[in-house]
Amino acid sequence: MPAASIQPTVTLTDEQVAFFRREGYLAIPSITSPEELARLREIYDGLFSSKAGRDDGNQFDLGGTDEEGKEAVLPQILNPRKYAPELEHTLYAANAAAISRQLLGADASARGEHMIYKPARTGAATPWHQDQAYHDPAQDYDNVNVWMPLQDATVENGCMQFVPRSHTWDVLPHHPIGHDPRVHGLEVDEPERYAAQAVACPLPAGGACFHRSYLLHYAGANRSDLPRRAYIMVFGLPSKPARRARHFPWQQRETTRQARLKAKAM
Ligand SMILES: O=C(O)CCC(=O)C(=O)O
Repeated sequence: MPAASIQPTVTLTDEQVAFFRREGYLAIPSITSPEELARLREIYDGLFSSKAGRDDGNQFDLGGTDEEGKEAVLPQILNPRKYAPELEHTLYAANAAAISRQLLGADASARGEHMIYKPARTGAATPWHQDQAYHDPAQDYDNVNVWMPLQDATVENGCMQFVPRSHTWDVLPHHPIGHDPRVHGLEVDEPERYAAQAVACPLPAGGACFHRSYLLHYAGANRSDLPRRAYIMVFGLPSKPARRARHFPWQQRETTRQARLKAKAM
């Protein structure tokens, strides 16, 4: 079905929009249909099992050292639509776009999407971080991440957790996970300072939560016997020059993924 013909089915209330603007996050019980959810789960599992995007650097281990042949602890696929074009036309995308415009304003548009998989029992935690720490420090991004679990998301299998109102803070110092420069994923310094303020956000399959790019967030390890699948879309307003000069030293390194891509280009 062409994207334009898929009409959004979810409209937030004024109270929900006000909650998001005040707290920096929001959760809703449903953003897609059960039929679409079942189809998305098949596509999702196929993309990870076929290692889609591995050769272009779009599938890698977000939480580990990502050597070839090593079991990933936190596999991620960037831009999954490139490998499954049918993802262009989903109710999830239509609702995510419409809700993002309600949350950020009419100028909000798609910035990208990714999938993060936590394998049963071995899926690692996604440490406390702000998404803005991954971005260009010279720019200020007003983005919202739409996070949809493809099965129920619980504290046990790694649902999202947030520090409410932390989106009003500037970017905190971060480091690569495990202080290992080869690892792509970031963690805020002194994470134990923030964990006590966490609000967990369990969701039913096909529900969604939304968070701003400055909000501190975390998802625990998967301690369950089933995989935890999350499909994430990012929407944002046009970025603006940062209000003050900033330096993100944690970005000055070469990850295994970058080294692999560099070697391939030579
Ligand atoms: O799915 C996860 O484990 C983490 C997701 C996340 O950090 C994000 O959407 O910004």
